[in-house]
Amino acid sequence: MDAEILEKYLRAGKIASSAIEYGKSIIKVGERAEKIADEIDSFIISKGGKPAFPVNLSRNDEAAHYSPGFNDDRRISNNDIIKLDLGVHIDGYIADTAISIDMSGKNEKLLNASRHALENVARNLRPGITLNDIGEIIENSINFFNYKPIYNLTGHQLDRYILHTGMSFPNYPSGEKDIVKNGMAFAIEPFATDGMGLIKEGKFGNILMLMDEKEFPEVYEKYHSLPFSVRWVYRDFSQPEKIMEKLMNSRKVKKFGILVEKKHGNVSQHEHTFVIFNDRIYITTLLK
Ligand SMILES: [Co+2]
Repeated sequence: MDAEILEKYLRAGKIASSAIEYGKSIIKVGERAEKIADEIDSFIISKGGKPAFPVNLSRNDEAAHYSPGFNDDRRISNNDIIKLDLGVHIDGYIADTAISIDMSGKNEKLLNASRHALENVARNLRPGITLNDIGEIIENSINFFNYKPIYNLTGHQLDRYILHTGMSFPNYPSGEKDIVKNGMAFAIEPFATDGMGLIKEGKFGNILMLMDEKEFPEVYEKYHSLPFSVRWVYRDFSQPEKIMEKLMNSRKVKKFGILVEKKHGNVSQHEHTFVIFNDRIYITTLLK
């Protein structure tokens, strides 16, 4: 990594964290999820970034991977715990960040669990810390509030145009001795739940990803190897139905299912992107 790349990571992070603030201001009871997602996309583009993946607005027992589809009738309800998880890239360099929003005001403790876990990692992170120790901080922080982390969801290393690569960062002490070091960019995302601490993959959440750039060159040109939204296909192509049908029928296209807590417990999530450069830790998505 060089200073120019760091600068792109930082710019992406700044846009992503202001997009979170913007998202918080427009997520209201009764509002259509699709409209919120479209407005967040427009906000990101107006600031000079590109969405790195479709805005996730997963609710309650959905931990991740629900993004509104095209003509989606889902609305925000007064019992929702919304996980606003979004990504921005500059020239392929990604910022990935998430917060939880409690529409009822009754779930503050659950939200505090994932928030404190992330803050405790940020406070203790240094080059050389092991994945095991990061996971231990996360699990302990969440257990303190009498909740469980989600054991089969992890943070992830980032690379240019690649959202999940290299090391995975478990939300519990896994025994892994791998360490974080200079030149790495990664997202840490603690999830807390009052369920059993496991997710399973449910129905399609309107997020797709090309596994082979050669099969859909015109789609690859727009979204590269990053996840993309059904909404974007409708916005970006003149015959979206045709392309959607081909994408949905292709074995070389990944169709992400909504990740639902196995016992339908409520789930909260907080996430930041970290970059280590010249022994310094940058939390790119932390607004200062
Ligand atoms: Co992430």
